[in-house]
This record gives sequence, C-alpha cells and structure tokens, in this order.
Amino acid sequence: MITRVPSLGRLLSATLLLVAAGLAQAQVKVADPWVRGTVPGQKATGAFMQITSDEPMTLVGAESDLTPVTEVHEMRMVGDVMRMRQVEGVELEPGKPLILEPGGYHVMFMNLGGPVEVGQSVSLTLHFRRADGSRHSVAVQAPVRPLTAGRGAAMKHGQGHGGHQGHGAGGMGGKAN
Ligand SMILES: [Cu+2]
Repeated sequence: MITRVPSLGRLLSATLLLVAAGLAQAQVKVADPWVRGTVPGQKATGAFMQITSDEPMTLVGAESDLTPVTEVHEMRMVGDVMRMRQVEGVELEPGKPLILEPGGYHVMFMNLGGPVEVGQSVSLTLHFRRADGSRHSVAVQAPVRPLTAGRGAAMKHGQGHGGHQGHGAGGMGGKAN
C-alpha cells in the first residue's frame, strides 16, 4: 500500500497536466465527414459530419476550396414546409456531438462551378468561436459519397430546396433519386 501512494500521486499529477493541456488547446473532433455528390447542373451540395468539442464552442462558419461561398445552414419545418436558411452560429455543448446531417444542420457549398463526384475529397475549414470570443479553426477532409447516401432524409431535404429560392433547381438532389 505504501508504495502505491506516491505512484497514485504521480498519476494524478500527470492527469491534471493533461487536463490543463486540454484547456489550453481546445479539442474539437470531427467524425465521419462526407460531402454529397451532385448530378450535372446541380449548383449546391452539402457536407455532413459529427462535431464534438471538449469546451463550449459555437460553429460560426466554414470555407472550402470547392466554392467561394460556403455557409452553415439549418433545415427545419416551418409550418408543414421544410425550409433552409443560413445560421449565424450553432452552439456545441462540451462532449455532446453536434450532428450535421441531411434534413438538419449542414455545411452548404453554394454556386458550384462543376460536378462533385465520388472519388473526390473536399477540403474544408470549420470556424468556431470560444466562450471568451477567441477563434478556433479545424481543417476537415471529407470524401464524396453518392447522391443517394442518407436517402431517407435526402427526400425531406429535396422538398426543402423546392421551396427555397437561393439554391437552384435540383438542390441537394432529393428529387434525383
Ligand atoms: Cu443548405
């Protein structure tokens, strides 16, 4: 027992150092990122993923090489119509994954100049604001998945784009399934 006390003490010290390091360097983890492939003529598509932060953080924007305008969007029911809009920020609670998915929050690539095809990988950067107002950015590499990925929710998304003026015919492709 006596020999274990100091080793436990060292273990606790090491743990506290790790915790301190964690506070100094925010940990934002992105799991399972992907971008939905497009059909010819489609002018917008989205990126989906799960984001987890170990401290309070707000997702405030995104950018990518794919399009000059990349926005954080939300889809939600307004009355009985699915609508999409840009959001100023999405709050992350520590340890609770923020899910970006078809039919919900997503990163939107606007005014696409060409097709987005399976086999491609899209580089994007997510921008966050901490509780103290400072900024944090996370680079993400998202492979392109077929248009039909996430089919169930995609149908809802298709309807939403039908009622949305800014994204062009076809939208994220729900109707093309
Ligand atoms: Cu959108």
